Parts: sequence; C-alpha cells; structure tokens
Amino acid sequence: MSDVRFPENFIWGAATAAYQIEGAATEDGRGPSIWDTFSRTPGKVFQGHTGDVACDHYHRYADDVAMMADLGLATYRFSIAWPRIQPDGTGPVNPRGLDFYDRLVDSLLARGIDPFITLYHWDLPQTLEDRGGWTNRETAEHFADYAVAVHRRLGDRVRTWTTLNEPWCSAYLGYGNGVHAPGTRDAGAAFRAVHHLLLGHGLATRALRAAGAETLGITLNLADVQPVDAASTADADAVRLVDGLHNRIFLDPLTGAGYPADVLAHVSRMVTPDFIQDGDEKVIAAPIDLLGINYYAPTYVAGRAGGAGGSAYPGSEGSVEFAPASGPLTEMGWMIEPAGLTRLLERVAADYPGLPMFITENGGAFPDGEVDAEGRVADTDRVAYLDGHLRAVHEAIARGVDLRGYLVWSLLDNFEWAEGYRKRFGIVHVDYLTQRRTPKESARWYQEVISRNGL
Ligand code: PNW
Repeated sequence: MSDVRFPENFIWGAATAAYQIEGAATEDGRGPSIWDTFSRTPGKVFQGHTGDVACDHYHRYADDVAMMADLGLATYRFSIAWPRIQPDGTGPVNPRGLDFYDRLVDSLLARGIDPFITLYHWDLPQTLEDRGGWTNRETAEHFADYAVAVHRRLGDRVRTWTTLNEPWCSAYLGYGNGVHAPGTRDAGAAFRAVHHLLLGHGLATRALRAAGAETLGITLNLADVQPVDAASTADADAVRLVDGLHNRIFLDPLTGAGYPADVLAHVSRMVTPDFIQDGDEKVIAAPIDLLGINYYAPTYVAGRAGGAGGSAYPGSEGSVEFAPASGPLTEMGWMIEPAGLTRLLERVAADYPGLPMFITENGGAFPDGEVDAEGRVADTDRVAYLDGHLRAVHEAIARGVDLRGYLVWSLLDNFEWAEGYRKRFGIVHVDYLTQRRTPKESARWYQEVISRNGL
C-alpha cells in the first residue's frame, strides 16, 4: 500500500517526559517534585514504583539520541524538569540542571534532530506544592520566571517551545480525583488549578515571545466526546457538559473567546470562581503558533438522571454516564478507535480555525512480552495501533486539517505514572534490570514509515 503519503514537509518524531525517563532524581542539585512525594506515598503508584532511576536517560542520553538518529526522527519532544532548574521552584537557577539540557540539545542538533521542548510535564517542585501548588496564583508567575530562565540558556538553539503538557491531567487528576500528584481530591481545587495553569501558560507565552522564542504552543489531551445514542437529546447534553469540562474550558480561553458561559455556570455550582481576575483572559489568549494534541482513545457518554459521572469530571455525577470501554482495548483498557482522531482533528480545525496542529502524543500500551532469543520484540498490536492512527491522521490532512507533524508516545518504555513500569508504551523496549534498549518491531516499522514519508 503506497497510497498513503504525507505532505512533503511533514515532521516525524517521538516524545518522552522528564520524570518518566530521566532517573537521577537527586543528582546535580535537583530538588524534589510532587511526583517524588506522590510515588513514595503508599498506595498511590503500582507497587510503589518511583522515577528514581527510570530509564536512566540522564546518564544514557547520548546513546538514546544515537538511537533516535538511527530511527530517522526529525524531531524529539522532551520535557524539562523544573526542579532541576530551580530546586525550590523560585529564585536563582541551578546551572548544573541546565547543563544537562544543554548537552542534550547539543547532541540532538549534532544528529540533525530538532529539539521540541515541553516546559512542564507534571513534575512541580515540591516547595511550590507546599504553598498550594497550582491552586495558588503565584505558581503561575513562578512558572513564567522559570520558562524565561530555561529560554535564556537554550533559546539560541531551540526553536519550538510548548508550555504545559495536558493541563487537564494536572488539574483534574492531580487536584480533582487525586489519581495523580499531588493527590488532592477537591473539585474547587481542580478548577482553581485549571485557571492558574492557563494563566501560567499565558504569562510564560508572553514572556517567551518577548524574549524572541520562535514557535510557541501548548499541548492538550483533547477528548473526542461522542454520544452513546446519536438520536438522544439527553446524550447530547452529556456530550456538551463533558466536552465543556475537557475541551472548551481550555480551547476557548486559549483562542481568545474567554471561558464558555455554560462551563462557567457549571463550575460556579461547585466553587465561586473569584480566582478569575480582570485581565486574566487576555493573558491566557496570548497568541500561539501551534496546538499540540495528544490522542489515545474516544470517550462515549450518555445523559442519565442519577448517572455515576466520572471522578475526573467534577459535577458530572447525577447526569452523566460514561460508557464502559468496548471493542478492542489497549492494556490501559482504552478503546482503540482511530476514527476518533480524525473526528477530533476536524472538529478542532472547524471550531478553532487558523491554529496549526501537531500530534504531540499518540500510541498504546500493549503486553509486548520480553525480548526473544533473536533479540526481537514482536509488538504486532502496537504496529496495528500506530498504522490505524496514522491513516486517521492522513485522512484528516486530506480533508484539509492543518496538521504539521506526528510524535509517537513513546520513544522508550517508561514510568507510566500511577501504573508504574507495568505498562509499556515504548517503540523501544527497556530492560529495567540492565537498562538495555531493544527497538521493537514497531520501531523498525516506524523507521520505514519515516523514510518513505508514508505507509
Ligand atoms: C499522557 N487519562 O497521560 C501523558 O502525557 C503521558 O505522560 C503518558 O505517559 C501518556 O499519556 C500515556 O498515559 C495521560 O487518564 C494519563 O485520561 C492519563 C490520562 C490521559 C493521559
């Protein structure tokens, strides 16, 4: 099948995040983050796994970059650990922390790989959490200072800067249902966090623009929210609520429309939104050059009086029922539905026109098995998942969506947050006892896709 060709300048790559791969948790002056604390709290992470060692990427980055070059990656998305740069979250920078990213950027550039930076992928300095974390407005200001400090060191070589990864997860899983760090369970805290994360994004974007950063953006894990019954008005109402809490609460203010009235009314039933101050929406609407989208699975909802709702959607209980996942599933229990990605991209393009998009994460956890006697990992399911989703991406582009690139999640098996190391998303297998890397069949397949610029 050689009919699936991507645009000439389409950008291929892979993504990771600092806490999930680096290890070296106490080295070179790194301070503790909320994930160090959370992973040490009994019962929070599978079998008490932590990111203390992870993939030891901090020491093995040069080999990892060589592997990326071998795969033909044009870009590599990684995150900066805030507690390496400012161990307490504020104040003078720790030069040794910046040195690591300096070396990483140089080795990427030496191999012709474009660095794609995420400034915040969930590892908030613990000191800031001790003062309320993202529920505290000051964290947004500290974030902008931190962003500028990183840019001052790397801005001469890095063109692409994104502020936050998935603020939905930080706010609703971190402060709403407590499944992620810091583990708070409070609907009001979740909405405060949403606002302060967006404010931090806006302040950082404004400051980085003034500092001369070339391409600025943010990554959202947007949801393709679908009704169980397309003919039901109750289901349509449920879709509107969940879409509002997941997508529009971020996309509308980011693109200058301010918070949607229906979402604000919903939030106001749980908390007085006095944390939204005059002028904030203007800050949040700082122009961006790209929208990063992470997509894994669709979300099906029904409207039902007394519905159980979802813990990650404050206020959805009593009116919404989340349909259990059905059909083929990944090891996370997430539905495999590539058409959801096409729908999502077309929807964003239609409702928020003029915003170039990038798939900043897409991939799946599968029970790969171990490396076999021939040194191979036959991850056929992952190849099928990626093939299906790339066809879905291609379809969206064919229908006119301005999508610039695709980054697979993830380059390496890594610390999958609350699931610890038991869920493997990598196209490269990691043996955690030896730290040996073995490209899976999916890595060889992806290498081929990249070299042909198509399927
Ligand atoms: C994203 N959910 O996390 C993150 O950006 C990655 O760090 C992570 O490894 C990857 O997706 C796979 O999980 C999510 O519960 C975690 O809906 C949880 C959810 C969504 C995204």
